[in-house]
Amino acid sequence: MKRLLIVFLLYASAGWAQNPIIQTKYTADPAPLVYRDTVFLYTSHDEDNSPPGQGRFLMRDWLCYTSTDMVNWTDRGTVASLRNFKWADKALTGWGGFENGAWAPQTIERDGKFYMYCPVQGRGIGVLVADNPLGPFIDPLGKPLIGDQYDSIDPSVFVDDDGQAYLYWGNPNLWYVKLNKDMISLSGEIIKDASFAKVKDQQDPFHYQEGPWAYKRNGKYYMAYASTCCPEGIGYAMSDSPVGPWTYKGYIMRPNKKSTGNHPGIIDFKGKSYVFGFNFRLNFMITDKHHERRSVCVAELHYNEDGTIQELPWWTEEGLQEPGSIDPRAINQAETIAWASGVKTLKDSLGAGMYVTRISNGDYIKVKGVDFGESIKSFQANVASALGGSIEIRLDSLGGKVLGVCDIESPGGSLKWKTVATRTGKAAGRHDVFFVFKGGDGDDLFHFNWWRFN
Ligand code: FUB
Repeated sequence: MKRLLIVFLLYASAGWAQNPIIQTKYTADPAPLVYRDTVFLYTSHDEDNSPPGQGRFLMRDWLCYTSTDMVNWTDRGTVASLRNFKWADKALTGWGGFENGAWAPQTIERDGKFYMYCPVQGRGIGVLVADNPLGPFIDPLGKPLIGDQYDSIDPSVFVDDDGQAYLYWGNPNLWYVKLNKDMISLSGEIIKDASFAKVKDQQDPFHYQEGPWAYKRNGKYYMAYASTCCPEGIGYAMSDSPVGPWTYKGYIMRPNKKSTGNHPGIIDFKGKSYVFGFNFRLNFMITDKHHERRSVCVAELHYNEDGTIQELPWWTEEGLQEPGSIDPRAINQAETIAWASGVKTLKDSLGAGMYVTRISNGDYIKVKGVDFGESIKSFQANVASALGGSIEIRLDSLGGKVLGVCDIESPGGSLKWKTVATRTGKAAGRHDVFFVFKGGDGDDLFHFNWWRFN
């Protein structure tokens, strides 16, 4: 199975593919947060061994990825899991035979604290708090913020200019409630939104399903959501108020039968607007069977003068073609990736943090927009070796100029980290860099923690 995926990923990279944006894990339900100069992308996580069949989710934790250029994404690992919620016992002991329930989250910053709203499917919506966007997150309530009685999935939170916070959620109805300034208690009644309410025998222009994403832009309120079922596209409505009435405005993206689901997350970042969602591309490259193994995608979003949104085609394989901005002389984490083929990421809880693993001969990582400036002379990599191998450093493509080859001796020890180095040829200006891994048989040649050029 791994070989099939690699053939696909090799092909995809030759075409400069950037979607889906994460290839080392299955990710869904993107919830981007812009904080200072960085996008923190929180996602739900479909396990590799999700069984075949629609709706057979296997989701235990929530992940975070960060980027400052929208094309290189750093894996920050698991930031929270079902185990953060003591009351999520049913989800932990098994649901239809699996641990499940860590569905679509959203994190927001307020007054220097980070609030992560997490649905535990069937049990309610909880809230976690941290002093740092990457956690550690704790459950200050010890109970759900929203109980299990209100279609309680897919929270979206937003703070209006007057400081009033609103929490929205729901499938098949859209619900909302005001939050107190502490962000962990409710202010007033829980309300079923009237605009989105489904009325028997009446036409429903919204086709609201789930996955609301509420925000305000240039004085107008937006509610994007997974619309139409199934497959799901992304629809949106606008209003002059955070509590409606809402007017349906159309599709941001029409449904496509390649994907049963979709789920919007929308931001403005460094002068552009972006919409995130997901497809099943990686799953369907390795099997013709549907597994709930989704992959987050992103596209640039364009607004018209009147605030309406221009419809996008389905997620393109090319994705974003932003130039990327990597400083080669800084220590760069190996898990900062524009495109990866064959490898996975893991956390070394003893100190090295996240690293790249499951490396076999021919696997590679692409890093986009490495700005060498004046030429470099050498390359260092922090690695731990099981079987040993080498890293071939190529410029601009898999078949591009070889800048150097860094040998990694065997055996060192699976998590015994050491820094190895090699002299390189000359490189100046901005290039995409491909780290192509070489070695003998085996699918765990060595582990890769960080790299830099000098
Ligand atoms: O990821 C689990 C569920 O699938 C989400 O909560 C929904 O929005 C849909 O994406």
